[in-house]
Amino acid sequence: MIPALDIDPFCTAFFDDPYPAHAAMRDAGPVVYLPRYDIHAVARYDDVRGMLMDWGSYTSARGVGISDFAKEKPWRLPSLLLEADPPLHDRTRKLMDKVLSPAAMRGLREPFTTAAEALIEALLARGSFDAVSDLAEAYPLTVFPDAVGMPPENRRFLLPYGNMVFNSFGPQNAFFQAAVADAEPVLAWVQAQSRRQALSPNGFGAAIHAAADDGDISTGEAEVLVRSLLTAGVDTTVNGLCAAVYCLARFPSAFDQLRADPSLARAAFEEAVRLESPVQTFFRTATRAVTIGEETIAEGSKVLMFLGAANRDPRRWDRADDYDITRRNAGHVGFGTGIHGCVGAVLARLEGELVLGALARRVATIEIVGEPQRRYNNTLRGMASLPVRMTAA
Ligand code: OVM
Repeated sequence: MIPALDIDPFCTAFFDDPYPAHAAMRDAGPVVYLPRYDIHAVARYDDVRGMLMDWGSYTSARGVGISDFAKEKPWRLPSLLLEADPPLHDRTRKLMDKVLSPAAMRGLREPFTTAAEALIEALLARGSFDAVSDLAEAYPLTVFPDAVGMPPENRRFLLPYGNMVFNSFGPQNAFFQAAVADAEPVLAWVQAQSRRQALSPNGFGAAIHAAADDGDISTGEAEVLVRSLLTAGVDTTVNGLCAAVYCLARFPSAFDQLRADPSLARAAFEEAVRLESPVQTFFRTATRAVTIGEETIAEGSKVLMFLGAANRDPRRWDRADDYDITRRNAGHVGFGTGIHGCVGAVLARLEGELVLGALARRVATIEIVGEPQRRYNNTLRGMASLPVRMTAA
């Protein structure tokens, strides 16, 4: 018998404090059933990781949200990366790996460093500010669209678009409805930004379109791949940076460690991604009857993978709920793993390293000075507001 649990992972109470429900799911067994949505779920590290690795048994092509593309028409053209299986996925992924290569990242290090240092300097001058809008949103909203090669107008549209897409992986609840309420202009804008003529000749966007010239992909496919960048490149890093500031503010001894050794910046960001898991969940769909532990789920079952619960599973992590910037956190699934493991992780880690490096060198203290406000989203864990005060080193 698969244990059935009365848990709603898409409601305010859950988002406010998901951890008791995570523990209940992990403790109930390798796989659980959530009757409220008629879905299965995995929350233990080993089972989440196993599912991420087994793309043959657990397809992404039927959608990585609660909706089964085999039964319901997708609300937007499916992503050629996220919502695709091999062989299509491997063709597009290879292209994106090339566009987001280590060499490309090296070219961004200098401008991204300058931007990070200027931002932290300006925030220190203000003293008190909102770590969400003024830091976690401000940084990616500058450096990322620059790197893609987008024009300066309307870049803030990237935030409601991400909010929309990440909500759409959950049920059509109030969070989803609110996110899509004024979708039309945002959708039209994103579509327009994906076209070759909208993109400067030396960014990631142009690099994707250049691959179309080589005949690897069609122009239409290139536009959908640019759309993937615009979808997944901002909200994710916003919530990652927000998580890092939130951790450093709540664990002052960790911040002291970082200040003493700024070369820990990359590790400190990684640990924040493990602990807060900005992307909390994704679904897969079983391609056949599959056995998890002793239990079998039917073909066509939607299974929700709790990345955030796996990243705090005490079966895998010592002091799982501690923010420890020197722990060996390789193997966390905050960026997923396997063939769908985050293609932009190199960019996220660069942004995280540079912002945290600037904090380490220039800031003495980070203090939370107002009530943090959570931002509710069916997939993302993050905040709407985090009032902080920083003092200079
Ligand atoms: C995409 C896409 C959208 C949302 C998330 C994501 C975390 C990818 O359109 O490819 O990865």
